[in-house]
Amino acid sequence: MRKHPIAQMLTIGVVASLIGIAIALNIPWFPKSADTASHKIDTLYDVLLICSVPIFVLVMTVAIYSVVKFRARPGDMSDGAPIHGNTRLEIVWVTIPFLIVTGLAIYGWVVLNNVEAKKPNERMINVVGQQFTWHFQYAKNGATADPGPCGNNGSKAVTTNELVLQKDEPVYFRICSRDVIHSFWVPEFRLKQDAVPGITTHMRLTPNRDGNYTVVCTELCGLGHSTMRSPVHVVNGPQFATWLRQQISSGVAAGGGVGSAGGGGGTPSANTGGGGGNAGGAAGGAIAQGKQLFASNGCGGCHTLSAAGANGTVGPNLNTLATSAAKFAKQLGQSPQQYVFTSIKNPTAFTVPGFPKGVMPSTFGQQLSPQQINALVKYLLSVGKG
Ligand code: HEC
Ligand SMILES: [Cu+2]
Repeated sequence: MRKHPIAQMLTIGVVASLIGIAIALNIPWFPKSADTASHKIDTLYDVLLICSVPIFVLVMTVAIYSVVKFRARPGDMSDGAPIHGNTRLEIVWVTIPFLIVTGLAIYGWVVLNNVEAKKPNERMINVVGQQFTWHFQYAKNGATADPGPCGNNGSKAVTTNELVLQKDEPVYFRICSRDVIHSFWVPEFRLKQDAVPGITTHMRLTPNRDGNYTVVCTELCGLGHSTMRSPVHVVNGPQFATWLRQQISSGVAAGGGVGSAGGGGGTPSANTGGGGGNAGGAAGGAIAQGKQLFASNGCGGCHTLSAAGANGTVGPNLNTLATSAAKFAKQLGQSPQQYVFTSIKNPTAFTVPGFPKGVMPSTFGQQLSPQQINALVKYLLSVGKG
């Protein structure tokens, strides 16, 4: 005797759902976790999969069954039976999804609240997104204090190109953008937050496994989007303290730190104070300031420059800038200084052959004062002789 079609579908559905759930739960969706929020998020994800697979299977079995069973045979031109709907069935298929979705929304809200809860002794770090790089700002006094407003090179902050975190120390990120929308994501931490121009967003997490990870931008932000990655290191307390001290002292040695570099108004000679003594004189100060600006504006994300430890490959190698600037400047009837100044301020004015036009951000002219661009020019022409 043949089974009732409903019983038949139910059997197929239950078996298919169990297989589907087993497969879904065994797919390694995410890399090994490295923060305390991950297990809550992974469990939420698993619950979503367990709920979604049977629904998918239900819809597909009914659809496939109906297509096979009730298809029009060749030559059958008759109309279907006039059906007026089924109130009880409609109430059921509205109520059940409503309950499922409400339940999942409440569960998601509880997890989010839990992950975003303020923790004692959080370290505040600013995350600044910019085409096509990230930088990070730490409080200069080294404590878990406030580095000042996000993206603003205030005197309280030291800016770095890599994100270094102390294992088991809660962090509070302020996230902002200098140009377009980016999105800050470290897969091992699971959490993701957009960096939106004009507003500051936030994220909290506590790394709990040391290792090396990568920040990736997950918002298509322009031609260099796929290169917008920065290293993340989770290290132990003493290593972190040493690293931060080094960042702070090299920031100061490079011409009064990011504060004066970003301040815009300072004369180059004012920036020699604070450790750059042997650079000597106004020119040395400008070069030190240029070095700092090169690091804090993410130029190294696209350009190779050995003196700055940069190995980007999106734009021309700047180790030999002095030679190429002399050549292009001659073609354009400019001085090499003018040529490099314009290359930074208005990159579309001239495009280096073999490189894409419009990839180098044309926003440096607004972000940097002419004095700062001149410092970059002096620095690049002095170290780009290799
Ligand atoms: C998103 C990638 C990117 C970033 C960030 C970037 N550049 Fe460029 N840069 C390029 C590309 C691509 C070119 C070549 C095309 C052109 O000339 O516009 C270029 C060209 C240049 C040139 C001309 C090089 C030559 O050989 O003539 C200079 C100088 C330069 N960039 C300096 C800088 C400085 C200084 C910064 C940081 C303030 C910076 N760039 C940031 C991509 C970038
Ligand atoms: Cu981006």
